[in-house]
Amino acid sequence: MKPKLLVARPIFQSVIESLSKKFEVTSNQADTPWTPEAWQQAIAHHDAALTTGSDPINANVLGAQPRLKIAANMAVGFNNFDVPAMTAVGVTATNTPDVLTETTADFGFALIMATARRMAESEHYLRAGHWKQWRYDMFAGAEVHGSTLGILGMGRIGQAIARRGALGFGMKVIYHNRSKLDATTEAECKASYVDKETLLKTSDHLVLVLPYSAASHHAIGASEIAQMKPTATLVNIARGGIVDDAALAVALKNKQIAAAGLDVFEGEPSVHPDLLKVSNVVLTPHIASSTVKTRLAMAQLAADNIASFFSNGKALTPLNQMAVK
Ligand code: 8YV
Repeated sequence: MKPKLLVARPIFQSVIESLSKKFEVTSNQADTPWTPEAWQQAIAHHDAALTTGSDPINANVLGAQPRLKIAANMAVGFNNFDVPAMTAVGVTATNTPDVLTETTADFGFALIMATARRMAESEHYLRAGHWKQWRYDMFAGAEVHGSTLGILGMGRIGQAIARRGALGFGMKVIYHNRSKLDATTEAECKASYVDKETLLKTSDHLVLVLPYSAASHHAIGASEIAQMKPTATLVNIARGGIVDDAALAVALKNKQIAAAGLDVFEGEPSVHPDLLKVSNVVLTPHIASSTVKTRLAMAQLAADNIASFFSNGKALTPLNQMAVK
């Protein structure tokens, strides 16, 4: 009998077809929203699950003796997983590192550029028919090349953004992270370690690329924003909840900082209503990894994790080390 695999959200048909050779696949290709009860029931009846960042796997969903053996997240972030709870009941957890690093860094840089150069704001102005004549100071933004790029969270994606800033745009790159990088990696990224206060005070453009956890909840709130330059921009491509969106909306309205670019939001897909009212923010719907090639690579890696686990007991990119049940 083939193991039963639940695919929680729509993914590429080609990946479903290849999985169907080895698994009895139940796939939510219709994208029917899960109620908590339906989700719990579905997990209870499957051996494996291919999840996305919005599908929770925790003690409550799993129960004491789950049938589930592996949950493979189609995301590098895994704050939807309670990994210790999964480990406690013998469920392997995997994510999709590396395959999205450069694509996500490209998007981070796109948001830095769009935010600093006021691309969304000026486009809305043009579309609304307000453009009647050229003006010397029309949508004058902040310089990107040669400015100071600050990075909070210096994992793979942070490092890829640092390389773009330093090598492509001649930026001075500073970063803050739980741990300082080794000297070789720092030299390769041309990035210098600073404390968080220095990062906030000196960055012209601050980009957030740290994982979400209880410790990083509201890492950027009113008091952090107050330390930033009034000309600075803030970009969040990490996770909602790292920025206090309500405090950011107030700061943007009062021009405490120049502008922000946000791909992730607290409680997404809801967006704080006050963010929708301010013009100096570029808003995108959590698409930093969204190129066809990268999303396919993410889906394939999640599928390969499950296939490898069932064929030889070893997931390819595990988040915990489990004995096979
Ligand atoms: C995902 C992401 O597309 O990988 C991540 O952590 O944030 C995005 O690339 C999203 O989480 C859906 O799974």
